[in-house]
Amino acid sequence: KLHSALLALFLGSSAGHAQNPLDFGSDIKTADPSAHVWQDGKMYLYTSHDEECQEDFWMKNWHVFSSEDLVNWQDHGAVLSVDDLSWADNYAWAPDAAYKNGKYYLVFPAGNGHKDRVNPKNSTKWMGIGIAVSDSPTGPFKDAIGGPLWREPYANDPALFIDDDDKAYLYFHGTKFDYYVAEMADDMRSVKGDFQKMDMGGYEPKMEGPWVFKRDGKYYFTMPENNRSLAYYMSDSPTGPWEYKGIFMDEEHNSNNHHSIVEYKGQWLLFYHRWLQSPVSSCEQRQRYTAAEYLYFNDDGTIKKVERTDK
Ligand code: FUB
Repeated sequence: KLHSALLALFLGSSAGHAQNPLDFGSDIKTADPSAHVWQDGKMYLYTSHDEECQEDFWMKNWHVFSSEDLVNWQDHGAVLSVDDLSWADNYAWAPDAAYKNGKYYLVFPAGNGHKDRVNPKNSTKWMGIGIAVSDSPTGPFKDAIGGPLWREPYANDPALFIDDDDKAYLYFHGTKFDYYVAEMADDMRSVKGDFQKMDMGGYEPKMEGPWVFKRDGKYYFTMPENNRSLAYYMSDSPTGPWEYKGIFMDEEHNSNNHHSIVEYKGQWLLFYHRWLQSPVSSCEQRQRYTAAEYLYFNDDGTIKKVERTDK
C-alpha cells in the first residue's frame, strides 16, 4: 500500500510523469547529483554541469534543482562558478552540500592546469577541495575560505555527512583513488586534525565519488567501484573500518557513474547519472544526465540490486 501511495505521489502527478532522465525543463546536461531534503521538505539536487563541446571534463559551474514531487523541477541556475574563485578556473566536478549552523555549505572540487595524456610528467593539472556558503539552499554560494581546504594532483569528489550528533565529516578521494575522511571544525571552514586514509577492510578497487548515509544505526559508504558499478560498505562508525558488501547497480556502457542516496517521504531514492548514447559529434561526448530510481533494503540492512529504468 505504501509503495502504491508513493508511486501515486511520485509518478502520478497530473502535471506530468516522473521519467529518466529527470525533466529539468531544459536540455541542460547534468552529472554527479547530490540529493538532500532540507527543513522545507523539498528535494534539492546539487549537480555538476556538462557543457556542450566541453573538452576533457573542463567543467565550469554547479547547479541546484528543487522539486516537491520529483516530477516538476526548478533550475535555480549556476549557484557557483569557477569564475567566482580566485584559485581555480576549471574542473567544476562533483559537489555536495550540507546544512549546519543555520547556513548551507557547498563542498566542491576545482583546480587548474592541464593533463598531458601523452607525457604525464608534463601535466600541470591539480585539483583541490573548496567550501562555499550561503544563507539559502539555492545559493548563490560564496567561497568561504578563499582557497582549497586541501589540494594535490587529483583531490576530487568531496562528500559531507552530518551525523545525528551534528558532527560533520568530509570525505574525498585522492590522487591514488583511495578515500580520506576528517571531522569538520564547527565553523565548517577547516577540519579537526588531519585527513585520515580510511580502512576499507582490505578491498580497495579504484574508487570515485563517495556517498555516506545512515539507516537504522548503521553507516553506509557507497561509491562507484572502478568508477562504474555502484557498490557499498557498511560500518558501525562514520569513519570505518568498513566492510565491503557488494555491487548494487551494474555499470552501463563502460561509463562512469556518480550517485547519492536519500530518504524522501518514507521512500529511499537513488540519484545517479547516465550517458548520452551514440554521440554523433565530438560536441556530444561527455554529455550526461541525471536519473533516479527507488532503492530498497533487505531485512538484514543490505541493499537490493537496482535496475535502471526509463520511467
Ligand atoms: O563529473 C566529473 C567527474 O566524473 C566526477 O568528479 C567523477 O565522480 C565522475 O563522475
